[in-house]
Amino acid sequence: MGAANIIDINDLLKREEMHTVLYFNYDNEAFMNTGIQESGSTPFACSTTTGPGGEEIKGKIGVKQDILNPFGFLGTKSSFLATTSIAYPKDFIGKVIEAMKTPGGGFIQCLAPCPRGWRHQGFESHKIAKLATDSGYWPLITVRIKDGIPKWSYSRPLKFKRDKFMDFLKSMGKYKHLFKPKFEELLINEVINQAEARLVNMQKLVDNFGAENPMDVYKVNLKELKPQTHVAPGYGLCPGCGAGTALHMLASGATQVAGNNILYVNNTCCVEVATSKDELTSWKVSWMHHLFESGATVADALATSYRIQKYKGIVDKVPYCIHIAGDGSTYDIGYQFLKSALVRSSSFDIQNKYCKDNYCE
Ligand SMILES: Cc1ncc(C[n+]2csc(CCOP(=O)(O)OP(=O)(O)O)c2C)c(N)n1
Ligand SMILES: [Mg+2]
Repeated sequence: MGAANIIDINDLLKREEMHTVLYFNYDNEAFMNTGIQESGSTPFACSTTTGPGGEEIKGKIGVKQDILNPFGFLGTKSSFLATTSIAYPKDFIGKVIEAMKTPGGGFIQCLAPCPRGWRHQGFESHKIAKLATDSGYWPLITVRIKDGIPKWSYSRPLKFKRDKFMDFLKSMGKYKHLFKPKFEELLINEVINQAEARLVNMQKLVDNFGAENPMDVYKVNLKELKPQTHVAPGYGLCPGCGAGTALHMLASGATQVAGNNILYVNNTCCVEVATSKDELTSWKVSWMHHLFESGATVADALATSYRIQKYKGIVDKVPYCIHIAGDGSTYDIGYQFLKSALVRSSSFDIQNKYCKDNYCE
């Protein structure tokens, strides 16, 4: 392994490039705002209200899907894909900035502990998020696609730590049925095997499609960052909600890049519901709610329409655009919208230039 790839955010901020849309998924591993129903992101044996852990059923029958890594092979031209953690803010904010300064579409996923749905205390969210990454359950991965070639890298070692993973499982009520009334050895082994297999696959992706220096370190001085100006502190998310912390880190990275020249599009989810209660809004910048499934298409369409308006001289500048969605509308109902929007955002820049150069002048 070579030296780490040190990425200074001040260098990123000097870049001329601009993304088309950053699609952001906070993954709390279930449909939370509608009552903790299972999603494609819910892990094996995890208890939800549609697959409760008890005597008869032992939680979800099925796997936690991986969508980020397959996005690396969609055939897009240029984009930035990454996982983040609320326990690693410099990495999180650095990735948001890099995504917004990479031409094409970006896709960032953050694991978002949910005290209500995962059944832990609000003050434990940070500790649980850290255990998730340090155990190898939620690795911090980056895929940079340039000229159609994806390169994998990581920002924490890709090592599965069984003891930490057991602590992670035991820290949440959603796995309690695996330990009480009896120790479900077979099921626990299967949970471990699935988590470890996901990590081994990521290591293989790094081995086969890795960057020259596949270890990324973002140089970020948190004290030098401008305070985020996008979301007001008042909103209805639960105390200790991981999505709330993720939202602030996302807005913090976005403020450095865009100031207030930004618009957010939100699918229906906890963040959307909790920041737009009754006629009150927590948003201090342009924000639009669209349906549970189709926000990604709307975000892409808005970004495209601003580019056309700029080209026609109707507006002076194109706003940065961020789409926010939960796991339900990322893995399940909104998947085809997101996938298609990401492909368009990550390829059409090149095609639009081709059309402009050949047909418009
Ligand atoms: C077509 C459609 N089906 C179902 C719903 C109801 N609904 C709204 S949000 C949601 C679940 C959202 O889950 P997720 O995306 O994971 O966000 P979270 O609530 O966990 O933040 C559902 C089922 C809807 N609004 N539209
Ligand atoms: Mg969810």
